[in-house]
Amino acid sequence: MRLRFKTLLLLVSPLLLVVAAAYIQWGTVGLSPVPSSCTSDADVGVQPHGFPAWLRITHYVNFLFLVLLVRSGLQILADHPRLYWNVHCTPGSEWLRLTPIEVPTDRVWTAKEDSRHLSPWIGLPGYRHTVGMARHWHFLSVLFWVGNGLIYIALLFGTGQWQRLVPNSWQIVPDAWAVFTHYATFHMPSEPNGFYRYNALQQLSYFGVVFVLAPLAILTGPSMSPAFTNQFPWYPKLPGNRQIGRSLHFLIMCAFVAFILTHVTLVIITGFVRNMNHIVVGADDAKPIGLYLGLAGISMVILLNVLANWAAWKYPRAIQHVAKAIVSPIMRLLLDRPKPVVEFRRENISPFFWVNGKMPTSDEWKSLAANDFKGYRLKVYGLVEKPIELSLDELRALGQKTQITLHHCIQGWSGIAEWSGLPLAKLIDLVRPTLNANAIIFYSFSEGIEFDTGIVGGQYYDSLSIKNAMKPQTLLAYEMNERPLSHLHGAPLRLRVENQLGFKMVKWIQAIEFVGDVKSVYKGEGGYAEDNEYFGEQANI
Ligand SMILES: Nc1nc2c(c(=O)[nH]1)N[C@H]1C(S)=C(S)[C@@H](COP(=O)(O)O)O[C@H]1N2
Ligand SMILES: [Mo]
Repeated sequence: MRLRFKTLLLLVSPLLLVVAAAYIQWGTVGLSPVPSSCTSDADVGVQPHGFPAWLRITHYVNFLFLVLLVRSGLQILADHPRLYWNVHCTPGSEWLRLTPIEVPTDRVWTAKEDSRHLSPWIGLPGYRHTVGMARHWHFLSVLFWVGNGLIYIALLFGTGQWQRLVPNSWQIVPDAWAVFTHYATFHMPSEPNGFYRYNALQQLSYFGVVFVLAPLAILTGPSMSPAFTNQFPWYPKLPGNRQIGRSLHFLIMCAFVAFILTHVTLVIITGFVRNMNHIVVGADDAKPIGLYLGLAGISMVILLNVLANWAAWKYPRAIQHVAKAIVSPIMRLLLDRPKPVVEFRRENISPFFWVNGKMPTSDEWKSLAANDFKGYRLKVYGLVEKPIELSLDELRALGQKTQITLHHCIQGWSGIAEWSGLPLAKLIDLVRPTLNANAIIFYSFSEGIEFDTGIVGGQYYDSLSIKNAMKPQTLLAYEMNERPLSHLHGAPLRLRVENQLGFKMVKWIQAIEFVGDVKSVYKGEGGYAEDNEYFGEQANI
C-alpha cells in the first residue's frame, strides 16, 4: 500500500490543524464555555422533539444499506486498487495504491492481473475480481438507499423535524467550535438530552452528513458512467475529471465511515442506554429495552450481510438476474437513449493505456498476424439479408470515422485514445438485418479467463443491441492513435462503443452474427463476462 505523503498531508492536515487550534486555545485563553442553549436540559415545550417511528425506521434502513454500499464499493475498488487525480491512470501517478505491486515495465501486466484479493469479511462478495457481483449489490443497494433517503427527507420537512437539523443562525459555528474544543481536549461537556435537542457540533455534523455528504456521494457516482458523461460532457468536469470523481467517491465513503465510528462512540459514551431508547423505541427513559432491540437490530444487519455474501457465492446467477430485472430497466430508461457525443483533443491522449484480455493463441490468428492480417476476412452472418465477408481494405473502403474518446473500464481505470474505423451503422446498412434481428454478437479470436478461478477457456464474445450499434460513436476500429491496432489492443479489428464499459468492446474480432436474442449464444447472458463473471449486460455505468 502506498499513499503519497503530500496527499496524506493534504487530507489529514486540516484535522490536525483544528485539533492543534483547540489545544492552543485551551492552553492560552482557555476553552470557550459551551453555550447554555446547548447544555440546558429538556425543555419539554420545545417542538419538534423525540424520534417518531418513520425516523427510527429510516435511520435503521439507512444503516443497513450504507454498510452494503461500503462493502460492495470496497470490492469494486479492489478490482483496480489505485486512485488517481489524472484521467490517464498512468502507473506510478496514483495518489493511493492499495496493492504492493508496482506495474512491471518489462512485460505485459493486464488490469485484471492487477486486481486484488479482498477478504469477504470486508468486501461484498470478497475474494478476487468479483467486480460484477459487487456492482449488482452496489446498484441494488443504492436504489434502496436513495429511495429510503428521499422518504426520510420528505418526512423530515413534512413534520417539522428538519428544525432539529438545519441551523437557523450562524451562531451554530462558534457554538460547535466550543463543543469541539471540549471533545478534542478530553473535557466532556455536559450534554443536552438528545431527545429534545442536539448540541451544536452534533447538529452541525448530522446536518453535514444528510445535506452535504450524502448528496456528494450520489453526485460523484455518475461522474464515472460512460453513458452519462458522454451525454453531459460538463458533468465529469464538475469534480475535474472521471478519476477525480472516483477518488472523491472513495473519500466521501471514508468520511461516512469516520462519521459512523465517531457517532457510535459518542452514542455509547454519552448515555448508551438512554440514547438507544431514543432511536430504537422512541422513548426518553432509562429502561434497557431499546438497547436490547438495538443490539438485535445490529445483529440483523450483520446477518443480512452474511446472507448477501452467501447468496453472491451460492446463487450468483439469480442475483445477476434480479439486478437485470431491477437495475437494467432504470439504466436503459435514463442512460440508453442519447447519442454519445464527447470527444477530446490530440493533446489529451493518454501516454499509457492499460491492457486487458488474453492474447489469441489460435493458429488461425497467429498465421493471420504473421502476414499482417492481409488474409483476414471479417465474417458477417446470421439474421441478415446479405451476409458478407470483408477484408480490412474492403472495410476501409466502406467508410472511416476517427474519434478521440475516453475509455471506461468496469474495473475503474480510464484512458483517452484516438480510434479510427468503420462506423458500425454503415455495416448494418450494408447487410440489412431482418426484422427479427435485435442484437449483434461479436466473436473474438481469443479466449476469456475466469479470473477468480484462473480458468482459461471459452470464446470471448459480447453483444450490442442494434439500436446502440447504430449510434455514431460505435466503430469497428482498426487504428489506435494513428497506427494500425497493435496486437495487444486487438488487431486486426476491435469494437469501440463509447457509451458503454470496456468489457463490451471485443478485441481481436473474428466474426459478427446478428441474432434475435442473446439467449441463443453460449450461456445466454449476452457476453463472456456476463456468462462467466456475472457482469450485468447493461454497461451504462
Ligand atoms: N477478446 C477480448 N476482448 C476484450 C477483453 C478480453 O478479455 N478479451 N477485455 C475487455 C476489457 S475488460 C477492456 S477494459 C478492454 C480493454 O481494451 P485495451 O486492452 O485495448 O485497453 O477490452 C475489452 N475487450
Ligand atoms: Mo475492462
